[in-house]
Amino acid sequence: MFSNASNFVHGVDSAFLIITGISVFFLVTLTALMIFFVVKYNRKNGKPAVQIKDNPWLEITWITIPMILVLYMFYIGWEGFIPMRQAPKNAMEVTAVGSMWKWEFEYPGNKMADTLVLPIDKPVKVNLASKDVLHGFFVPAFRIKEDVVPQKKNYSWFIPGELGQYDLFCTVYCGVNHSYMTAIVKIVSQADYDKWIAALPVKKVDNNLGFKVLEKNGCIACHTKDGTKSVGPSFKGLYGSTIEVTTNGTTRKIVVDSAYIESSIIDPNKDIAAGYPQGLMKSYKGIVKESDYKLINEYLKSIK
Ligand SMILES: [Cu+2]
Repeated sequence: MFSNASNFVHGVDSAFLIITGISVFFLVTLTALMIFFVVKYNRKNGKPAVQIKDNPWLEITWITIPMILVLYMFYIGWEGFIPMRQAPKNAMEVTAVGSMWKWEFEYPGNKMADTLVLPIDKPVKVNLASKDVLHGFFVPAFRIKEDVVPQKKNYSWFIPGELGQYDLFCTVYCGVNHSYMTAIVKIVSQADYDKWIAALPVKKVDNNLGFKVLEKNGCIACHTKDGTKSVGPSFKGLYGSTIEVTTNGTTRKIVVDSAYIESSIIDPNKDIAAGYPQGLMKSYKGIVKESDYKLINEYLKSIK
């Protein structure tokens, strides 16, 4: 508790401690009073209970004190939360991209890394993007947690205050390998950061129009273009190949052609490729434009 790992630790921890303290105080006091009264006014002792009616001062007291307490709890939470939504203008920007089931970090200059490396004592704004479903960006040591929502801009920011390695977790149940969706946040000195970022290779940009359509629609998150098996079959070598699919419970062999690609986009659960679960992909009918099918097919032919 109360480390200097980030500028938010102090505020969050104090709010947590105060609220927990108030809760524990009432839990202990009320339980103790309850036990005390059960014993004191036990029927066997022969003391009949008296109904108290119309005691305005008692009522004012039990309305006012809890009201002040809950408003105070709201206030300390609010006061800690507001700065978290006001990233300083001079903050360096990194984009954390969540996809089933990994984190990638995009640095200026089109550089990508799988570890979030940041210089100490510099405010950083982490833009949050999802390629597919809901994810959660959570670094417990920094006391920050934000939702990563597809098609929506969101961000988190903080000032790392201690050198070291911290865990980053996904907090939203995003599929079978959700629990493996972790990453490391490494806080280093400015000099080490400069060295690291300079050595980071620039990501090759694929300007193929068909690939861009696939990228824009989030297909690449589950279907790789290098032959690696992921959530779905890889696109590499797919077009023209003979694959086994299950249609209405029966297994059959088909040749992947334009018609199959289109049908898989519109109704992905009709013919399930062998070895992949049903129901994981949603229909992209109306999302992928008709005019884009040609581009997709051309691209897939090109990476046969
Ligand atoms: Cu996730």
